[in-house]
Amino acid sequence: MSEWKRYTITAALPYANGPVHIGHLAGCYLPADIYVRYLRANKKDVIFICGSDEHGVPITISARREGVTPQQVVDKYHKMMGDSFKEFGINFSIYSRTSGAVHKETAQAFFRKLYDEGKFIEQETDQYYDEEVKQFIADRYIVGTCPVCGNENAYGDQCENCGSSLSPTDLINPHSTLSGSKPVLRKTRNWFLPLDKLQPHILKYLEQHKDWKSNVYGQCMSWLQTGDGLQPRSMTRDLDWGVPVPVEGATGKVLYVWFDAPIGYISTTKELLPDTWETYWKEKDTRLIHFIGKDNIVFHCIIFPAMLMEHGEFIVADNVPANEFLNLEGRKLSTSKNYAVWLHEYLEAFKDKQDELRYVLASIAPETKDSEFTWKDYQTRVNSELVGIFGNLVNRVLVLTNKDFENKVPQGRDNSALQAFISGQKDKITDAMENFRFREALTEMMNLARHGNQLLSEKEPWKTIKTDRDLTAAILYDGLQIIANLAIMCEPFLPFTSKKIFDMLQLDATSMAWADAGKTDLLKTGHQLGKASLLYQKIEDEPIAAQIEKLYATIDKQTADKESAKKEKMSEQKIAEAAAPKGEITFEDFAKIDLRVGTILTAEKVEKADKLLKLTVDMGYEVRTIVSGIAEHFKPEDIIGLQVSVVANLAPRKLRGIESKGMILLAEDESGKLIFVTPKEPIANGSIVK
Ligand code: B3M
Ligand code: ZN
Repeated sequence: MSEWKRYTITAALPYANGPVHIGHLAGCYLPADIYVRYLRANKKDVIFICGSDEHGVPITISARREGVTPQQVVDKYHKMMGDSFKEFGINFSIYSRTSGAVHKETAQAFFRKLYDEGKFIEQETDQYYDEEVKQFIADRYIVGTCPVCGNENAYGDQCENCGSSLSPTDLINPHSTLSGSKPVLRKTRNWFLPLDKLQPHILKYLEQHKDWKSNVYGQCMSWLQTGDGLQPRSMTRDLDWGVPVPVEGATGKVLYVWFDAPIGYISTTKELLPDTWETYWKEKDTRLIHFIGKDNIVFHCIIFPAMLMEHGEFIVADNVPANEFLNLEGRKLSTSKNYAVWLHEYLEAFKDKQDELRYVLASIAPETKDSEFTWKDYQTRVNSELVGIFGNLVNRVLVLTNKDFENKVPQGRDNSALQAFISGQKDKITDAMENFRFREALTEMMNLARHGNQLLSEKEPWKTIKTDRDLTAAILYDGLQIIANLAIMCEPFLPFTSKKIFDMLQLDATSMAWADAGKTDLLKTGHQLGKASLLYQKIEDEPIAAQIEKLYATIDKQTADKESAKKEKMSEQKIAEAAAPKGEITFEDFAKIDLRVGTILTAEKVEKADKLLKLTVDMGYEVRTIVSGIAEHFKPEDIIGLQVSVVANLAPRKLRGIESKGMILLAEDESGKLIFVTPKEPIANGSIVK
C-alpha cells in the first residue's frame, strides 16, 4: 500500500431533481462505498463526501413541470436521496447540499479569488432568450431541427441522432422547451475560464496519470485533441437559481452549476470538519479521489482541476475511477421517463434485501463498458450465488456446529493449506480493490465461499460425525474460520450480511480489520457462538414478474405518450410551415414563372373524384382545360365568370385521364379555407402578373 496519509473520497453530487435509482448506485455510489469501506477496514484516515447538487437548470425544469419552486423541489428530493443512500448502507461521512450557507460562501469566495486575480476573461456573447418566461435558456433546453441530419428534436448543444455537436444558433426553427416559444438572441456578459490557455497545464496533469482507467484517460485526451482543443468556458450563467455571482454589476447572474457543484466537495468538508478541513484539501499527502459516472468525466478531470490549479491552494484528484452506464432490461435508464428501478420502490417490494441488490449491482457494475441489469439475472444471482453458495455455507457450518458441538468453536488441526488459500484470496481481493476492480474483488470473495462449500462436500462432516468426532471438529473449525474471514472481506460489498455474520459468530466487528483477514484462528476453540439464522431467502418468480410488468407498463405509457406527442407535433409543424418563409430565390427563378390572368368559362365536377373540378379558362390567347382540387370549396356555378391568376407554363399533367394545363392560384388560411387570387379590377385575359 501507498504512502498516502489520508483520503478524501468524493461521490458525484446527484442533482436533487428525482429519487435515486440503480443506475446511480451501480455507476458511482456503490463503488465509492465499497472503496471507502475497504479503506476504513484498513484503518485509513478517510472522509467520504457527498451531498445534493441543488442548482442548475435541471432543477428549474423540474420545478416548472411540477408547478412548485426550485427550493421545494430540492427539499423534497434531498431528503429522499439522503434516505435512500442511508438505507442502502452508503456510508458517507456527511451528506450535505449545495443550497446551504457554507457552500454559498465557499463558492463565492472561490470565484472572487479567481476574479480578483484576473483569472477570468469577460466576454459578451449572443445567447438565446425566452421572452415568454423572461430568461436566458441553456443550450440543452433549446430544441430544433439538426442542420446536419434533419432530426427535429436536436438539442442546442448536440444532436443525439447523428451525434453532431451543435451550438444553439445552428438549429433550424429553434424553440425553447421552457415555453415552446421561439427564442430571440440577446447580448449578455459573462466570465469565462480560459481553458485554451490552461490546456498545457491540464495536459501535463493528465500525463502524470496514465494509470487512470482507460475509458477515463481516453475521454480526457480526446477533449484535448479534438478540433482546436479546449475552449474558454463561461463560469457564470444568466439564471435566477443558483449561487449569485459575487461581483458588482452581475445581478441576475449565478455561478455555472459546474463551477459551484464541485466546490461543494470542499464546502461539505468544511461543514464536516470546521477546524481541520484544510488538511483534507491542501496537504500533498492527501489522496483525492472522485467517483463519478462517465458523463461527468470532463468536469472532474479537466474543468475542476483547472479551477483548483488556478486557485492555487488546493490539491487535485489523484484518480477519477469513472464508470460507464448501467442499462435496464435493454434500455437506457431515464429519470424523466420514469424508466428505472428506484431504490425506495425496490425496498417496498424487497424488504431488507439491500445486500442482494448491492451484490447484483457490484457483480455487474459497468466498470469498463456499459452493462445491463435484468430482473431475471437479479433473481438468478441471488438464488444461485447468495442463497446457494454464500448463505448455504454459513448456514451449514453453523447448524452442524450447533448440533454436534454445543454451538462452541471446536478443536482445530493443522490447516496451513487452508491458511495459504485464504491469504491468497485476500491478496487477490486487496489487489483488485486497490485498482478499483471491484467486480473482480467480489468474484474472489465469492471464490472463498465456494472453496468453503467444496471443503464441506468433500469432507462430509455430517457423515464423519458418526465415525470420527475429532476430524469433524477440525472440518467445522476450518469452516468457521472461513466464515469469519468472509465476514471481514465481504463487508465492503455486503455490510448488512457482514454484521449479521459477526453477530452469529458473537465476534465484535469493530475489533476486526482487513489486517486480520487471512488468519485461520480468528475464532478461538471454545468460543461460544450465537444463534444462527438464514442470511438470504430465495427470490420467487412472482415478485420478479411483477417488477418486469411494472417496467413494461412504463414503456407502454411512453409509447402512447410518444404517439400523441407526434400527432400534436404534426399540427404544430403545419403551423410552423405556414409561418416559416421559404428559402430565398433569385429574380431569374421568379421570372421563369409565366403568371397570367384568365377567366373561368366553365366548371364541372370530375366523376369519382370528390376534390376535383374541371375548368375551362380563357387565357386571351387560348382557351385551355385546367383540373383544380377545389371541388370541396366551391360550387361550379359560383365560380363561372371569375377572373383568376394562372401559372400558365406549368408542365401539363393528367388527372383522372384529363390533361390539365396550368394551375390556378389560391390563398389558403390556417383553417384550410381557400380564396382565389383575383385582380382587384377586371383586366384583359392573358395579362401578365408580375
Ligand atoms: N450533479 C451531474 C449528475 O448528477 C452533477 C454531478 C455534480 S458532481 C460535482 O450526474
Ligand atoms: Zn443530426
